[in-house]
Amino acid sequence: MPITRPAAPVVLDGVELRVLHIPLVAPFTTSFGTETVREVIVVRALTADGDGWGEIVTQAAPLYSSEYTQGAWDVAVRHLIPALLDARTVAPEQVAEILDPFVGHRMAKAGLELAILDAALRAEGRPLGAYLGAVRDRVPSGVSVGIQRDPATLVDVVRRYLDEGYVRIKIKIAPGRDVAETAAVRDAFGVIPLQVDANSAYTLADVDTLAELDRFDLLLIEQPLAEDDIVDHATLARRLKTPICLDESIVSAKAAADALALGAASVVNIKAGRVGGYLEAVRLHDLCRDAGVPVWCGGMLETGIGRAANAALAALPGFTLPGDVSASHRFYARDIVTEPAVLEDGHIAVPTGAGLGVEIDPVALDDFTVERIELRR
Ligand code: OSB
Ligand code: MG
Repeated sequence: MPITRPAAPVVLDGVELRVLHIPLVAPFTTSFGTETVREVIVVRALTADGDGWGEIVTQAAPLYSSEYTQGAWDVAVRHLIPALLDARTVAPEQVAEILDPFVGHRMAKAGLELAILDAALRAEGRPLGAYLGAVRDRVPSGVSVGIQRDPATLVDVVRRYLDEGYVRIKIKIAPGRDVAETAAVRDAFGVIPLQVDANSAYTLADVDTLAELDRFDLLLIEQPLAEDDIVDHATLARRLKTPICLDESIVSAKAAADALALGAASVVNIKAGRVGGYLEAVRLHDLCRDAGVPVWCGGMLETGIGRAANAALAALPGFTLPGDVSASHRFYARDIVTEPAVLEDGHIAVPTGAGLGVEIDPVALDDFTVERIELRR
């Protein structure tokens, strides 16, 4: 359902941005590189009725998408925040429209929108989940497992997550790190819900390798080809039994409609940052639900801010597959919220407090901050 009850506008007095460097509990390796520290931008909207928090989910380098931290910082400081401050009185539902003249930069826009939305909902005492249309109070939790040294190590790591209770495993793959890895996990654990994520590392020339994965009965293969290879994904889909799920390619609800019309995907990963915000994410959810296309909530190694918002989003009715909404400690020994998300019986609770429903730990926030700016009207 579309948002049924809009939020009241807030008077935006200023915006604070911080770059944070948060150590990861273990290196996270994908086909595009290894991260040991999460670099992320935290947004604080300063309003007449109190603060709101958001997160810009860029990474330090433009490897997953064209966006990256310093680029997001620059466009936010020079263009996006001034436009919002000029508008002064802003309803969360107007943020996308105000920022629409600026092409792209969806992660930056999403983080700003979330901060304003959080401020507005906190002022009303309304939880984000209720606002977005959540129908569940907890969401099943899947975990995204990075590329490991070898298949035996991967099996050990997956075993740990299964023991913790995760209900779905996703393993990252890359050329040469695919069939043996997937076989090892299938052989070790049998019929667990299992899927793979290629992060755009293949081309159509790899169709025979990708077809070898068919024998593992995967839930799906995520983004095998490049972001703009929609037609090639459609060609590949006709050659594979494994359902194709798009991540990087789905930059908006419209992009999803086009990809579905072309037969490029039969499942969609929804990430609010990638599509420009939680409101566009709801539109994407609604479109897929109307089309009978299953969706799940992706992750970008979110801090407690984005993790709370993802749990709320993943509680919408069309999210019929477990998402990458894992416990905070899967990535972080120390988070920036006072009550980081925990895994309970394979699920993550949807916060019930106003707005995001989590409180910022100001000491942790300061400890991880490496850059800060405040813009005021
Ligand atoms: O492709 O889903 C992805 C992390 C960073 C960038 C892209 C992706 C990922 C993940 C991690 O897979 C998901 C998570 O936050 O748990
Ligand atoms: Mg992905």
